Amino acid sequence: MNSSLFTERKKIIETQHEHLIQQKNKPVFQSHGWFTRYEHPVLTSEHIPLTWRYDFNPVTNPFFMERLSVNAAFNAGAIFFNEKYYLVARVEGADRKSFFAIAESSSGIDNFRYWDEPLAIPETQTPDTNVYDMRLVQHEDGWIYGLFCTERRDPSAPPSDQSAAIAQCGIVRTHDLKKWERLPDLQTKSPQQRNVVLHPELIRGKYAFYTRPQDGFIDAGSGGGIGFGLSASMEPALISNEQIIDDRIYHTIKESKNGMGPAPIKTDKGWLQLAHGVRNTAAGLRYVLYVFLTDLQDPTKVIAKPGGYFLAPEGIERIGDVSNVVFSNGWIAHENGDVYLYYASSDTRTHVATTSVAQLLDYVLHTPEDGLRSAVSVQQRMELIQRNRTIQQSH
Ligand code: M1P
Repeated sequence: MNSSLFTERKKIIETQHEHLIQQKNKPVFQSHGWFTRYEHPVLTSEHIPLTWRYDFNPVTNPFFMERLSVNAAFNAGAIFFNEKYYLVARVEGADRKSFFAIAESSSGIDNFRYWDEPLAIPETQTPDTNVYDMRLVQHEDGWIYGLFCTERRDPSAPPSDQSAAIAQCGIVRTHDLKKWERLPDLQTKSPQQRNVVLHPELIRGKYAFYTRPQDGFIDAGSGGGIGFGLSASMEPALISNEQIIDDRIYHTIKESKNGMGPAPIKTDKGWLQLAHGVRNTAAGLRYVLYVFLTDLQDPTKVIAKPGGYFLAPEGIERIGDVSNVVFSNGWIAHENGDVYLYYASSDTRTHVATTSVAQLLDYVLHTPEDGLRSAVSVQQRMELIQRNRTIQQSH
């Protein structure tokens, strides 16, 4: 046994790990003024506790090697609970299987530390092959719900096709983030469901869901768009009618597909909604985030929809397992209006951006809609230039 190698490597790795977790995050100025980015990601595969990855026994692991590697930590649900920030991350092992793990922080922008163990959520009668992208919502019924994607191999696919999958919405609930109860999966008429989000309040006495019906696992087919449906109960949750409230549109940031992000933020002007839009390019799919506003009484009614993206991948964010992707399924709004937006880049790591309800409302209410034609885009810019000319001449 090479005990010095074991000891030496263990010491270096433990020191680096603790340094990473204690690292302070610094804001990065953004000229657009919509939000502030931060220097470092808040969660990466390197933040995962060492005891989840290494065998600490020098007899069985003389080289202090990793035994169970982690590939990525991304697409985290978020909640502020008992004065702390909690992220439920999608942790993906080197074996491609994702699972959920809670990391907590007092600041929300740095020092996220995972709990001692990942979440072991119960399975249903039909075991999930893969689970990911949990949306946490503190519902008015008193439960904290976690809606996530459960993926299983398509049973009708021939043996030659080992990638055909069926995605549906799994549901868990908790009161304390520790004990999780699994409910039956959401039932809808769509062959595929991903990005399902529970609205925090009952609508006409029913549970309200944002959905994303699709024909295929990757392609929207004749489906797509962000849908909305009601269910009388959560046990089981059953939606018989889905209406599309935010469609995909030709030559926009959401022409290929889109999907709701986290549960909306309630404001006096309406529900602030964060979603991702996807378009196809020669370099593959490009995912960006966009924001819109829906009516307070009727969240199916879109009342403001800025054109273009709110947050697109930049710099290192553009590179990863699935490059050119930003994705968000977690944000936290404080009573004082501060908003912490957690987003993942390129299916690899998780970042935070800070903003406020006032900034988000200013953005949604004053950014022109997509005019859908180049000529309209020019006209919008001309109007802005003209208004600025008038202002500059009057000073
Ligand atoms: O790879 C990018 C994203 O792809 C899926 O999102 P959507 O269903 O909108 O295409 C999800 O698998 C998501 O986890 C992933 O980040």
